Amino acid sequence: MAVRSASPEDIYATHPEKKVSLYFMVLGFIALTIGVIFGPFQIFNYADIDLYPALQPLFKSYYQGLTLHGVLNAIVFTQFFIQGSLLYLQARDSNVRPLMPVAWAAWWIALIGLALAAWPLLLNNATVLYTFYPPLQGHWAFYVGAALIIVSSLVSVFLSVEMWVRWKKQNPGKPTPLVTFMTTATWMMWGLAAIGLVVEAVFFLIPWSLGWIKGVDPLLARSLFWWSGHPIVYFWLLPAYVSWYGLLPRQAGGKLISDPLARMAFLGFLVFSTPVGFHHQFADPGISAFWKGVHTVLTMMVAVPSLMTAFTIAASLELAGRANGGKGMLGWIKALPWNNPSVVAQLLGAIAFIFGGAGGIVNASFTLDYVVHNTTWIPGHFHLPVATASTLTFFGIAFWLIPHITHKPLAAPRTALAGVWLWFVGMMFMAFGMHMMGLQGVPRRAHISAMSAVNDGIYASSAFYMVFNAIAGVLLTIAAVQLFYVLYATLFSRRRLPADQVPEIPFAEAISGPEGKNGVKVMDRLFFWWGAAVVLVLIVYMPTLVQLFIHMVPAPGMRLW
Ligand code: HAS
Ligand code: HEM
Ligand code: CU
Repeated sequence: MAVRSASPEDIYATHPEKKVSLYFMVLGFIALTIGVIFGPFQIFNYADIDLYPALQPLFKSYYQGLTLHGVLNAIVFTQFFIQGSLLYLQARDSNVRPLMPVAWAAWWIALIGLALAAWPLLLNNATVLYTFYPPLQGHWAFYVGAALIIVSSLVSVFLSVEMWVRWKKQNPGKPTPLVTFMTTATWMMWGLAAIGLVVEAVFFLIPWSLGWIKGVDPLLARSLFWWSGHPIVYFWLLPAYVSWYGLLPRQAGGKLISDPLARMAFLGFLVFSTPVGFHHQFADPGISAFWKGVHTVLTMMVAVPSLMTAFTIAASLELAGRANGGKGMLGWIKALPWNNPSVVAQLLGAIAFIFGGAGGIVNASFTLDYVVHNTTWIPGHFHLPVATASTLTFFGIAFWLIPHITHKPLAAPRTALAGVWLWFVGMMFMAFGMHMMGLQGVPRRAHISAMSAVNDGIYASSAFYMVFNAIAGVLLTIAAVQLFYVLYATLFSRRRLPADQVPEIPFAEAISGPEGKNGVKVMDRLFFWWGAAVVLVLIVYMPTLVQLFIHMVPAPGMRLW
């Protein structure tokens, strides 16, 4: 997205990483704009309202839309926004410039990957959903494009770690600045997590779609997918945490309570995010109950750093509210800056995540999962963390970061405020409707509104909850229009802020800092902790993966759409 200005060079001159970060974020938001279009169609489907005939002949089926929705929102938007925002925050926090040609290479790889993957998706040649489970077989360009998108993310891993190592060399003995610590730990976590998808794509999906190998074992493919597919959710969440710990306390008018506690939470994610993937496969055959149990226990472990985060952030917000003059047990909540769309987006995202986390813990409980698996409970669960906590936080970040980078004022702040509230309320309606319908056994990934025409009333017992979904569909449509309007109106605006009104990066101070603490020195050894994560992953995955590799049952590809 070109920034129109008399002298854009001035804006980027001191910090050339601004431009590449902006390009990443804008590309992500473009993907989100297309991906979100299908959301209301899907939620109306679960209100027994079939709007798909209106999409013909542009989009062929419910599943083509659902694939676009999952891939563009959850894989593309998240990753590109994260690549842009974390790169910039780390560069500014540590005052180290990224290797600019490498950063641009990452962007170009991402763009080419997106173009390659989008082409078969839009032509209905890769309607395999965002989990691309074989034996569903898409066009090779989809898998190659997706692989390039992952390669781009690995270039970002390299960029972040390289900047951190350079900072370390320049500042021997000093603790890594907090935001740099958090971003580096996030990228290192993803560096291990991504291996499952890389192996799946390079050794199986790509050669299979090109006809070089005859078949792929579905169970092995699923296991490799979930090696990455669980930690990917923390890859979406941790950048929001970077903002909640590193920036939000200051935006709210206060300070972060404890810097070392934030580091400890991120280390928890670095070590425990990946060895938990079987919690998506409780219902799969061929994996022993013992290892499913181990993954259950480790999943509970990885919920701990989120619980720590809930208390640290709530306490930091309480301090901010009291500093703003809030009194009494709950008066501090009222005293938070509820007129600032960037803050409100993040607060509402965090509140939604309380419910998302509670549902996640139900899913993680081996036996309870059998009740909810593959029902609408699951999309009910994950729209709270990814489509509300992360997405609203990313909008919240964009609301100050885009004006900061481009010097353009946020267009229509009141519309932005209304948009984040409506999104939050809409998502709460949807979460309620979908969770409850799930308990009644309504399947996810099912075009039920088309089915009822032939078999009327098949899910009649869910009629009451469908009303919540219908309301959610209306609210979320309005919210999406408002949020995207604000975003694009800001980007296309010709107005420029005077230098003294350009928002600064709101890096928060900490009440309890890292200085002189031995624990912080131990935590700063990120390569060691990464090594520990690798060992743990090998222990919990290898016995099963080796068996699956030895006993592969390759299935030929199928096109069921
Ligand atoms: Fe999940 C399925 C378990 C977190 C996303 N999850 C999914 C899928 C997605 C997803 C996309 O164990 C579906 C995949 C598919 O298509 O099949 N999930 C968990 C657990 C957690 C969890 C234990 N999930 C997430 C996050 C996601 C995400 C984060 C995206 C970003 N999930 C599962 C399981 C399944 C699953 C099973 C498979 C189910 C099946 O059968 O298929 C935990 O990490 C959650 C811990 C969170 C907490 C909450 C902490 C609260 C905080 C906010 C505090 C609020 C404040 C606000 C401070 C303990 C930090 C104060 C505000 C004021 C105004 C004062
Ligand atoms: C699936 C609605 C935004 C990620 C779904 C489903 C519904 C839905 C009803 C379930 C479909 C089914 O199981 O058949 C909406 C609405 C949105 C929205 C109304 C907002 C207007 C988002 C956002 C993200 C997201 C922002 C991520 C950043 C996903 C994913 C799936 C999904 C990953 C699963 C796809 C699959 O099962 O293959 N969405 N969504 N959604 N949504 Fe959303
Ligand atoms: Cu998971």
